[in-house]
Amino acid sequence: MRTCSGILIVSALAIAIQVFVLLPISPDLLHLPPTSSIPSNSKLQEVNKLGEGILKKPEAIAVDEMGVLYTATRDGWIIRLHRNGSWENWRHIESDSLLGITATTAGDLVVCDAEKGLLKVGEDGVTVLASHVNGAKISFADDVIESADGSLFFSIASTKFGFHNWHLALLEGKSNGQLLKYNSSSKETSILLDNLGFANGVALSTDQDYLIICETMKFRCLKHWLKEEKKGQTEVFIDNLPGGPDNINLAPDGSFWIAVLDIELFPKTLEFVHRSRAIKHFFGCFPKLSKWTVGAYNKAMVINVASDGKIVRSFDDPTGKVMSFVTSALEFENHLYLGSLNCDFIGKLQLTTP
Ligand SMILES: [Ca+2]
Repeated sequence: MRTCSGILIVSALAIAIQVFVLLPISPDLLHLPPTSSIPSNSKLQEVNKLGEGILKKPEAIAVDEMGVLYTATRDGWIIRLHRNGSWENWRHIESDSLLGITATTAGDLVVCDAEKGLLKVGEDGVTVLASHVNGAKISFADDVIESADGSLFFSIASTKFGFHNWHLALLEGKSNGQLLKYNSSSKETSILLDNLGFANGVALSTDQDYLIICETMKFRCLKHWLKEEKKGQTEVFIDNLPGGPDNINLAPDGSFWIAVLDIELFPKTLEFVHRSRAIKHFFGCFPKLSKWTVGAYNKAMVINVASDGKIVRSFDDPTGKVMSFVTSALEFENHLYLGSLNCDFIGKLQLTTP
């Protein structure tokens, strides 16, 4: 009997130490922004599947000036789709954390590696452009865009957690994301914005007078001015989104396509998680459980937002029947190309006039 009691006490102590001492998160109670809801239309269930089976969770998509489509997959491949419909395993990087990509005017591809930083990938191989900022190692680079002068603007989702623990960053609820700028002339990297709520997609406006940066955890996107009298100022572009914004891409008409994640840790049924530090501690101890509660694995949504911040249209897959966890939407030649962290293909959807 004494032995049993001893085992129970030791077990309870071990659990308590695990939950309250060793846990890597220091949770804040998160006051969730009110969300908007958009009627479902199931349009994302109509996509054609491109590269099915050869594309392992392609998070982001880019198209170069020749119309060649690129994506980066979980097995470290930069894979491209040529105009003639053939796929090519173009470059390989030892990484399972390749996220945002952009094609540069010089003909290279710039890739966010959530482990190594910002990489340039070209015909002559792979170069690390930025691995540190202000002496600190860059981790969890998420998305990138190039401006006309060759500068690269890129986001850091979290300065504390890496890609494989992204759900812990959301669970902790602290805003420690950043917007960085890589100056291609000086080859220096600087911090433009700090304390962002899981900084994610970045996109430039048509005239490049401002950029939009998505804050997944705050269900909003910010507009950061780059030119003229408002240069350096930041304001809200759109808020109260129906979920957490992931990647964003400029559309040919000057509007933006934004992938929106349903982060079930936040809304409705599991909102109580964010109201209790003890429950956050509990969930944080069981990463798989935390991941299981994220609704993005069971549905998908993208929205088209005009340059004035108004939602023009949206497409979704409310049950994840065809696509789930859609992380990016890129418009090219009247089609939408959709990347995902839960699919093994790129979705292609024909667009009609809204
Ligand atoms: Ca992203």
